[in-house]
Order: sequence, then C-alpha cells, then structure tokens
Amino acid sequence: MNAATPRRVEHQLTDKGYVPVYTTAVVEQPWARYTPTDHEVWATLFARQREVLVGRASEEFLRTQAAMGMTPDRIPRFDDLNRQLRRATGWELVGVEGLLPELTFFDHLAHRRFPVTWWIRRPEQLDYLSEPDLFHDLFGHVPLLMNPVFADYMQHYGLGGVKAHGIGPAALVNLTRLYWYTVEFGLIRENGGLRIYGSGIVSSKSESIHCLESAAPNRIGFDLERIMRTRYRIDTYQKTYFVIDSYEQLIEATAPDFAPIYARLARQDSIPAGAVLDTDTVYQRGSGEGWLEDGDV
Ligand code: HBI
Ligand code: FE
Repeated sequence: MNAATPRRVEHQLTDKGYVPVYTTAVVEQPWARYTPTDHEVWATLFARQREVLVGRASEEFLRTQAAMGMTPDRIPRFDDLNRQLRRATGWELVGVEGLLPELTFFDHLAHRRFPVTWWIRRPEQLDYLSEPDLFHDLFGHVPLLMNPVFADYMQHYGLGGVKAHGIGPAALVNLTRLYWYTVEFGLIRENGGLRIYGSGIVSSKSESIHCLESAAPNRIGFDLERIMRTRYRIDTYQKTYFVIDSYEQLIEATAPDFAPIYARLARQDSIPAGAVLDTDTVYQRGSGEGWLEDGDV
C-alpha cells in the first residue's frame, strides 16, 4: 500500500507516444502519510545499494551521504536534509509530483533547488522503474549536492538549461546529453580506479556492477563536445560511460559560454551511443555484448 494521495498526472502525446508530464507544483513532503511499506522499500533499497557501492561509488558520494545522516531506518525528512544542505552549499530540496517540464526543472536548478519526487516506488518495482522516484532522487542525486564543486556544477547546468531553452531544441538535446553522461551515468577516476558518481547508476544495483565490471560497455575519458554529440539509451544499460578526472573538471569544462559550442555542434552529426572515436581516451573498448541496435536517443 503506497502513501495515499494519487499523483496528479497528465499525459502528453509526443513523438515518443504518451509521456507522463506531472504538474509543476511544489508539494510538501507528506512524511506522516508514508506507510510502513514505503519505509520498508526505502530500507531495502538503501541497505542493498550501500552494500554494492562500497568500493564502487565515489568516496565523495559515500562520505556526503553519510555526513547528511541518510540511514536505512526510514525515509529521510526533506526538512532535516535541507538544514544540512543550506548550510553546506545553499541548496534545498523541493517536493514534486515527478518529472517536470524541462524549463521548470532548469529553473529550479538555477536557483539551487533540487526537485525530489515525494513518492517512493512499490515493492514490486524494486528492481526497475521507468521514472525518477524518491529513492532515485534522494539516494542518488542529493548527497553530492553537499559537495561545493558539484553543487556549483548543478547550478551552472540549470542556468545553462534556461539559456539553451531560449536558443532552441538542438541546444537542449546537446545539454541533455551532458546531464545524462555526467549527472546520471558518470564515472570518475579515484584511487587508481574508476568509481561511480552518476545517480542513475548508484540507484541501480545491477548497473552499479555492470558499468565497472562488464566487458560490454565502452569507458571513455570526458570530452565535453564529444559527449554533447553522443546519443544515449533510456531503457537499457548505457553502451558508453564517460570518465571525469575530478569534479573540478566538470566546472572547468562548462565555464565558457555555450553559444559558440552549440553553433559548432549544429554542423556536426550525432555520434551513436556505442561508437569509439580515434580521438577518444579509451579506458575500455566495449565488446558490445547484449547491445540492441536500435533505440539510441
Ligand atoms: N524533472 N523532476 C524531474 N527530475 C529530473 O531529473 C528531470 C526532470 N525533467 C527533465 C529532466 N530531468 C531532463 O530532461 C534533464 O535533462 C533536463
Ligand atoms: Fe535523475
């Protein structure tokens, strides 16, 4: 049994069919209405992920998550986390119904507000969910907002997103790819190895293992414009993971004005999700085992 309130969802017909677009309203976290099942889902996912992430996740991710007091006991209160976040980097969490229109999402990030879905998945959805729920957002995205460099990157991303929205759809596609291959599915070099910092990976047990240990995917050094040209996967493991040397590299790479970059990219083809270029810094050239031919976005 899930927390009571039905989620207000409209479905919009797009080229990808009917996609849920939630109301843009900010909602209070209905903490008192979470059921024992909701807390159990949180506890199960939290314990399972913390176990699989030791030695696999970025030290900074594990450190910040522990520092802000996230535990498996129960779903954290946004108010408690906000006290820590405001003090550390000036960020705050706002409750939302789910996926937001892009401009609304960018505007939140531009003002150091991270939108967190207030509801958590059901027990039968433990292993896969097609949209971000509370576990993905809170466990996956929030800890690194305690890190000042990553916190700045996320705000810069939001400011860039608002600008890109004004430039046009091609710029938005380029920028969404950057978010996808860093914030959601990024790897970082640490202690002589590769570690995970992407939220889409840390909230998934199987991908936490796959992205580092499978022979299938490419692992390629971060290159801003290369990433902004590269298509990605929504419904399967990534074919390619990009590796940063440090969180500072994200800030340095995104400091310049993007307008000339968008103009240059507009004259270049997109790169297929599984491609490896001669100019790439290759940590692993993937075997491609299990890749589906179609479906890159
Ligand atoms: N809305 N709530 C929410 N969370 C996201 O991560 C999110 C979103 N809307 C759009 C979006 N992400 C992506 O398209 C970003 O690349 C903008
Ligand atoms: Fe996410």
